[in-house]
Amino acid sequence: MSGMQVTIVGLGYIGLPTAAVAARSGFQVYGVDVNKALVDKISSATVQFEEDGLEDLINQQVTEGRLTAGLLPRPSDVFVICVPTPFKSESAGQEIPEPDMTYVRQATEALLPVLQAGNLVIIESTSPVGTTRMVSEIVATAGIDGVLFAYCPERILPGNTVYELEQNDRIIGGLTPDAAAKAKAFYGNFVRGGLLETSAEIAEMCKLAENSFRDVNIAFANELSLLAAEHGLPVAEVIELANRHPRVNILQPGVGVGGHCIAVDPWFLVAASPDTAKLIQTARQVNDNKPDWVVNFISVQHKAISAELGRSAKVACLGLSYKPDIDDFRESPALKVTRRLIAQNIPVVAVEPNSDHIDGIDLLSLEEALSTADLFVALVGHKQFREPSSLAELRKHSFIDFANID
Ligand code: SAJ
Repeated sequence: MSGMQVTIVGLGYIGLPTAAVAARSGFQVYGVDVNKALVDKISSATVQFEEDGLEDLINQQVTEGRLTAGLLPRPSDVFVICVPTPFKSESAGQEIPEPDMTYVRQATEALLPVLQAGNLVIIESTSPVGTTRMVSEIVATAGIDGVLFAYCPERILPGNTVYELEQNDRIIGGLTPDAAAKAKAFYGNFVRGGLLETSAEIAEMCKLAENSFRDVNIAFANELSLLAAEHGLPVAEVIELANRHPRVNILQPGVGVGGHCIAVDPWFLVAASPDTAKLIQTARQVNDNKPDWVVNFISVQHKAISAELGRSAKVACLGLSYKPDIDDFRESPALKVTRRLIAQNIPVVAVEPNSDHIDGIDLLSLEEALSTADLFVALVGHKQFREPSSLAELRKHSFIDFANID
């Protein structure tokens, strides 16, 4: 199988690493993206990817001729669709946002001129149940028969991409048993984890269940953090001790849930069944409301410290990305908190070791912040803040730890 031509459609944080890993396993891989600047970077082996080893892996596959890129699909044996599935922009403010399947539809339509009988089309994009069948119907309506379809969701944790791509078990959901068998053979070339065959619909629902499970667990932790605050208790110790029970495993509370997966995907289940998916919907709301609670908590402390100082206290926000030790700011609750504090005319500086510039926010090093700010709020648990020397300095100041670093 390794001599086969593979086309990956969508060269984002899933598609591009998948293309590189598939190329390294021996496939001839062609990546397609609508972003010409990105295609040019890949073609000239000058991709930048802020994750250890990944940039080198991608550029090496290009240099050695196994990975190429372009704007339009070419004939292939296997096509893998890795395009985004965001919310419909017009539904963003609604109570229940709806998935926007435009990119999946457009990617499928772009394949129509080159698809042939015997080809395998795999969807990796997180999608509502029924999407693989919808894609197969677009192809059938175009009069192309004999194409196989599978849904094989990605499960990688940004920050640990290549390891998780290769080592995680992978669900292989075939629209037909033939499709599942062919998809299993494809992933078997570079996935060392188990390859778990099932139907496309079960695979679609599994992916949504996984991210919803994490969201519900984090919502539970976030609700506990509110309850513990009302009792004047440290939530970190409550959770740490509760987790010593052999059948309890509560995740960590934070300033909210961000990123492009956990904060989005559970809505796909809710949008399809709004009257049934009550727990999942409530968890989303609990996590979405956490930044407001954090802002309120900081404002109250800020007022008290300002009264003592006789001037408006300066707040240092530690961490702005959506989670620790990455440079990804999409849907970041820490960024939301920081911007809301600024909007309240509170003097704010921020420390974000993973970025040089963020619009409208005064970025300082931790050392600089320590010499100028009056109140420190840990919003994201970056490794730089967890260092004993940093913690020792922070403890000398007014310090609120929302990121469980201490
Ligand atoms: N978070 C907490 N408390 C925790 C863990 C996380 O508040 O105990 C927050 C993070 O700070 C972040 C958000 O949740 O704001 C999401 O971070 P994450 O590390 O939980 O997940 P993602 O979005 O980076 O990646 C998830 C993963 N899904 C699961 O672990 C079930 C990953 O495996 C998926 O591949 C990815 O979504 C995806 O692409 O769907």
